Amino acid sequence: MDDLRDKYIALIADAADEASIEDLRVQAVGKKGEIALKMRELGKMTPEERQVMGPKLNALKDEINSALSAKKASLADAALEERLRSEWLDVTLPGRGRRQGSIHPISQVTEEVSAIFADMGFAVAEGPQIETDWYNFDALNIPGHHPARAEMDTFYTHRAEGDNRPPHVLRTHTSPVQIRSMEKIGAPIRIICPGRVYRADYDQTHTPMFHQVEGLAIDKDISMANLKWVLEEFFTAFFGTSVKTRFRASHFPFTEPSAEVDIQCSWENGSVKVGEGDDWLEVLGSGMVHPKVLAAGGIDPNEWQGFAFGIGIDRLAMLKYGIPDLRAFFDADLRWLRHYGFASLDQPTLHGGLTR
Ligand code: 2U9
Repeated sequence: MDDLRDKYIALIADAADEASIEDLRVQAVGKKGEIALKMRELGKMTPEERQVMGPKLNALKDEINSALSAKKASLADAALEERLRSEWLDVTLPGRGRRQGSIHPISQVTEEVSAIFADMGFAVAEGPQIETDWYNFDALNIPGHHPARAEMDTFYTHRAEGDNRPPHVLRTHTSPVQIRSMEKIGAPIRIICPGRVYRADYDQTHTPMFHQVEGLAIDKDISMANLKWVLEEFFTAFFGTSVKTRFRASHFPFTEPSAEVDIQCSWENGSVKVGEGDDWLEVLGSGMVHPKVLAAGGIDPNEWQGFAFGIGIDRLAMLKYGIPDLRAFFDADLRWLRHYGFASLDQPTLHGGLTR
């Protein structure tokens, strides 16, 4: 019995894993194990011998069982220790940064422009990008034969063979939104209409899709003086510095009188600085809404009058953020977007500031 005990205690001590422990358990204390065989021999003994050997065998069985359990527990502890060592994680390491999208400069500038005009009581109006030729041209006093139609390099949609209705167009300006708003809201009205517009033109300063914001203010006694104040107020807020404007007489079919508006600027090593110096930069067109256009929008020109203006958003963005090439705006180049894009939480507000 002592040999048996020593043998199993030594084997258990040397066992390397749980499978070996199980093998040893079967060999030693299993139903057909060595101790069970010894138990069977008890039958052949005298009652006196059995009284001595029975408890001894039971004690040996208990001892081996506890040695097996203890070894099993210590192997499990060792395995856990090994896992803790190999799966160790330094939770104090800095996190890996995730790439975030950015706000396109056009979206940023559109938000900035909207915030400034909202502060002056202008609502934002939107409308369809595919327009009828009436909303895009006729309602704006540009009849079929008018040279402005040809000048606008319009994209026309396709009509089926034999369908002689005038084709729809991709709007060449956001002016149709103002006509729709005049029909819907009537006078008085004060709105801006930012959005995409389309003209078949492509070179360094033109893309076939670009962005405009047009403004419209109609009331009983609105004049060019109000227009000048609103525009100077706008440019001063937008560029964050006092900006003077210069009005030059011009001609547009939808306004009478009409003016092209320049803003004060200076040139330094080929780059432009807005709001100082005595050079001028042309940035927008404007005027008093033509009576025929008021009438087309369902507003009585004998009772109401107002101003309108149109600005290119893309050019505003280039000027404010020093972006040199217009075409890169729409290339979807991630490196360009990361460089010129804005953080999503960097929302422009008049109180929080309109610049980075
Ligand atoms: C209505 C009546 C009048 C909007 C106007 C301009 C002059 C103008 C250009 C500026 C740069 C287009 O993006 S650009 O190329 N726009 O010169 N736009 S007056 O006049 C309107 C609009 C709507 C009902």
